[in-house]
Amino acid sequence: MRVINVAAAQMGPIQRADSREAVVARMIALLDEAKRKGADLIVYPELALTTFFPRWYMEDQREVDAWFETTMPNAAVQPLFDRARQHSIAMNFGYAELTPDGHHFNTAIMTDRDGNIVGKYRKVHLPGHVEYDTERSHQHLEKRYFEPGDLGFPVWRNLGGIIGMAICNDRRWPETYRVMGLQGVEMVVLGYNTPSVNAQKPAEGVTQRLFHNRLSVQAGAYQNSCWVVAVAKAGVEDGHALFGGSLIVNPDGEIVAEAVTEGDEVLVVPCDLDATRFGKETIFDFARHRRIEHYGLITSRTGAVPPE
Ligand code: CDT
Repeated sequence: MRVINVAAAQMGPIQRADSREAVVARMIALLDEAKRKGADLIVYPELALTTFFPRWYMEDQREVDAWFETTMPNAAVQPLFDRARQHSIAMNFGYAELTPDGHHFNTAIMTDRDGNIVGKYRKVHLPGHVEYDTERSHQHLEKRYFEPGDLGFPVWRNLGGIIGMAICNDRRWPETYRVMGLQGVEMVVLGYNTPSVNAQKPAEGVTQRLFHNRLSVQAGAYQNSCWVVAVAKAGVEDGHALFGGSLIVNPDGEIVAEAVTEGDEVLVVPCDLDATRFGKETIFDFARHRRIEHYGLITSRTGAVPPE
């Protein structure tokens, strides 16, 4: 057995006025709880340090940039790194990254158990739109504020297994998991902020949205025989509801833990990475069963083109 005790650290809402310092204090409380529950690795949500600011339409770039981190760790986040090192817990969390040469990414990092950053991922599948959309019940302006990630879907071996990262909307795309599956991934960790209502289809509420969340994560885990740890930021942020439903899914695609609140909540599960082997050596033994000669359209065509 090769067990990683993983903590899914769901976070409740962060209001627009909340400071980074206040949020980091909450993250440290979750880290302490994860330590008491025996965690080796803690996974926090997408854009964990702030409210989900892409719901707000902004034209002033200085106002936009105030939501971004130019260094990591920085003074506000350093206490989290210090406590993680003290507890010997590896971390994954998301934040808005502004690079020295002016690029904006929706980013997640992985630290090792000594608090060193050992991996970085930048969100590839950005949902939403660029301009203010009067047809929507709320705005989702990720395409306005971020560039698509430029790092692909790497995996890392530093933490005792083969681990990869994704962010929110990435979990709905089979390509996300498969590119990592082709590198032997044993665990995918991801955070999300998902509105409880579909802005373009108000009848689609939280029950159906949670169904899609489970469906996407469970399919990714099963079809690539890996663990998936998916962690929400949830609850009502300045009047805008995000669903919870953080979950840990095993390599058979079964849910082994699921959050029951829309607040700060920690789930800890011992994940045996050797449990990924059966699926990888049988039905999803890619080397024996994949037929790449028929998959060319996946990388040569972006949108669907029906036949004439
Ligand atoms: N943050 C994020 O990626 N949220 C999306 C909402 C999609 S609706 C524009 C998600 O896939 O959950």
